[in-house]
Amino acid sequence: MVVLFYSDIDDPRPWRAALARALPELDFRVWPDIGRPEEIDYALVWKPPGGMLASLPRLKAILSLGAGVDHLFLDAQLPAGVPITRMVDAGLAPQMSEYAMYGVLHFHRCMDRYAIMQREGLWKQLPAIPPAQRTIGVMGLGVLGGDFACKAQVMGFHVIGWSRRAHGLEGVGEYHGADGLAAFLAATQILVNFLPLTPETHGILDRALFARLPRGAFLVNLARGGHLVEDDLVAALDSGQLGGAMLDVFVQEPLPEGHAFWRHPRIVVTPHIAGLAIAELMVEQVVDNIMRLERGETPTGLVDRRRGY
Ligand code: NDP
Ligand code: OXD
Repeated sequence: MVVLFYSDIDDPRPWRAALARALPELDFRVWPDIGRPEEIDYALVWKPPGGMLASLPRLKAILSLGAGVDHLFLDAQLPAGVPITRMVDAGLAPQMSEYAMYGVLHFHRCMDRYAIMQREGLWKQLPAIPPAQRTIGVMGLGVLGGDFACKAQVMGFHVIGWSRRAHGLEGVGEYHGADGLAAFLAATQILVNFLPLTPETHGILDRALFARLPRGAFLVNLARGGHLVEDDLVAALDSGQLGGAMLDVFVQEPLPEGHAFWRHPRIVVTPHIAGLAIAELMVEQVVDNIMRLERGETPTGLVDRRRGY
């Protein structure tokens, strides 16, 4: 069995070591040293160059190195009919929930304002808001958003969520579809985005959406940069419609030098680190999926190409 590895950010060495431990008979090849393309059975990839996957004539499956698969659909030559899998938690959920909670607490506990006050040498206590009086709105109640919604609820926050179908998460008020969006937004004080990037969700965080939030609401975006209309965010922050934003993902990554977000006083920027791929935690799911596919069974995290996630 031959697995081809490609990533523009992940180090192949821990993957080689972890896969060799789990499946010693596996032949692990790292792009561009792929040998004969017709020998490749599986492609384990993050942001593969356009046409790379189409050049592998006997590919049995495409295994995304992340939870998101939007990076694959950018490829105009993405082979049709080849199953695509994504990471289902595989060590991402705890990291993503930590990041989201950090963002929520940053705004809930006024750390954005205390940072400014420290620079000014100002000692002043701002009023405290009990968590039960703070409504966190979670967009996307899947594997990662659902994990965070439950943890935030346990922390005592009032948590509501928006998705397509009902999830029945205990203590989480659920809203669904286009019909539920306006009511969800009207109640949300800190909006946390966990949606996949699809044609339906592209640009969803725009001027119209911000206008439906209560004035002074906050945004934490750890899903994808393509969800956000960047100029609309700056306008909403500058007008006071939004109070602040913590952003982990961007339309262009790395965030270009000189981009307005770098120095905006109400934006916190992190370099796409909310959920990092840890080979040791992901390898079990990759191996299990390869074995399932070899047996003709349905793999975990099989992507619905029609929905785009
Ligand atoms: P899931 O597929 O498990 O969950 C997606 C959720 O979004 C589901 O609840 C789904 O609804 C909802 N959803 C999708 N489309 C719509 C829509 N049009 N309207 C309303 N709800 C919608 O994905 P994960 O939780 O595993 O991952 C979420 C995303 O997090 C990834 O796609 C990726 O972009 C991002 N991510 C970012 C990382 C980082 O480091 N910054 C790391 C890991 C992931 P339903 O339940 O009804 O299907
Ligand atoms: C992912 C990511 O989708 O790291 O897993 O963004």
